[in-house]
Amino acid sequence: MSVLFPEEIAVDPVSGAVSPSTGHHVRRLGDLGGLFLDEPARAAEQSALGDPIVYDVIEYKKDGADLFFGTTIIQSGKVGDEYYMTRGHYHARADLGEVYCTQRGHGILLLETRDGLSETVRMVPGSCAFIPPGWAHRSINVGDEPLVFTWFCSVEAGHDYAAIAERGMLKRVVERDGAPRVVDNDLRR
Ligand code: S6P
Ligand code: ZN
Repeated sequence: MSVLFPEEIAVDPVSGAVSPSTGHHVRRLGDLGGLFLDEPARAAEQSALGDPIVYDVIEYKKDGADLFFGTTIIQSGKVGDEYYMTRGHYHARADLGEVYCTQRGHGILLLETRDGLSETVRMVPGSCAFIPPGWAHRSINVGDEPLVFTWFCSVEAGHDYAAIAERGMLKRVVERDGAPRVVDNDLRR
């Protein structure tokens, strides 16, 4: 195997830009059909707002490396009373976890296991969330500015979206009386 050399990669804590980067994925409301409980509201907002970006993922991955990292930038917004969020996934490799370090904004990391455990971790600048192996994870922007976080992961981790895509997670994060509240997801009862 060829030798890899150390490098400095710039991460902008305000915009989430990674330079240099090797990949950039954009998820718009139109890509997220079925994610939010109020599907008619999602479709209506998609047309009314011109299919806005919900989140970006920018990554730096080096051929031959064991780890990669990047940023996720989730815009501030809601569909009905449900905050903008990522799709959420298990890792394809159930023995590999991840770390999320928040740079900007205010979020909630929602996690669950296939055995039915459910947890949340606060996402605020200066804190990192430890995501153990075997826990599905979804990040939710509950603030009024973009939520920017940097993640660090094994290149072998992979994504398993199917279980979460089917019926969502055990909990949802919604606005009640102007504040975020974690409530049961009725589709999982
Ligand atoms: C990958 C890591 C993040 C997410 C990103 C978007 O293991 O957890 O890069 O991919 O936050 O979330 P999702 O659920 O749409 O992939
Ligand atoms: Zn992940």
